[in-house]
Amino acid sequence: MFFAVITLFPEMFEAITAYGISGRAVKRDILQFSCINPRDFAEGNYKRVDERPFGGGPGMVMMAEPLSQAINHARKLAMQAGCVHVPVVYMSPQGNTLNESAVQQFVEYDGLIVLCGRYEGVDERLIQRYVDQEWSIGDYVLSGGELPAMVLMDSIIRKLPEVMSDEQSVVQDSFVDGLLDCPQYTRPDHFEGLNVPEILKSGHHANIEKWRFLQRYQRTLERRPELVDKVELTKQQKKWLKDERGSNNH
Ligand code: 4GX
Repeated sequence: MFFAVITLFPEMFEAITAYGISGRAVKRDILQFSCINPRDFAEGNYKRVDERPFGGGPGMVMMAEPLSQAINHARKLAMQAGCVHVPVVYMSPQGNTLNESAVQQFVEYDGLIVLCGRYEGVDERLIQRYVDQEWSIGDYVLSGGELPAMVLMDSIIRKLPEVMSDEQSVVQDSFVDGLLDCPQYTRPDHFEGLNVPEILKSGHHANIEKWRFLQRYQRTLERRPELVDKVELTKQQKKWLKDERGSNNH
């Protein structure tokens, strides 16, 4: 997968290139990652990338010209890497809100060019001409698009088949089948007066699987009831629920 990020703060991206699962994906060359600084394409002694907004008002707007050159450079890099389907994505609160199914769609591309805005955003004409998709990570305002870009990329990277094996989860993640996760426990058996549920120590795998499903279902009902309406349960899961309802009525 190819990622190019257009940002005034390339150092911030060490947070994903140097650490954890995403860091390993970069080191193992599963991920070809580059940052492109629009300042390198700015003109004049001052290398300006922002200007005051037409019409007045507070703050500054990112200029179209250095950004268009940075995006064209990113496209050239993508071509050289043999990547064809590489949409330009702009992170902003005006975009559609990211969710698991959107992330799954991104995994299918050859790569992404992610544009990170600062200040009051970027010149609208740049968006009209260069941006294919606009995405938000949620209804709150940050001071730039860098953290949203990293959120987007991290959510994609951990889904790449070469990055995580099935045993390392993903297939059993929250949301993948529409339910939240079940509670997890590890050693020791006792912690501040709380015990590990006996069933998890029983070694009875079928019972454990049933218990975990019922926990996930119950939690989702309590915490995110709107998600439950959308899940498609398997035959086995429906039977487990029926058994459970039956035993609760006695
Ligand atoms: N999900 N930000 C973009 C610059 C900006 C300002 C105004 C357009 C209009 C965000 C989010 C987010 C902060 C990124 C403002 N762009 N991005 N930036 N929430 O808050 O994606």
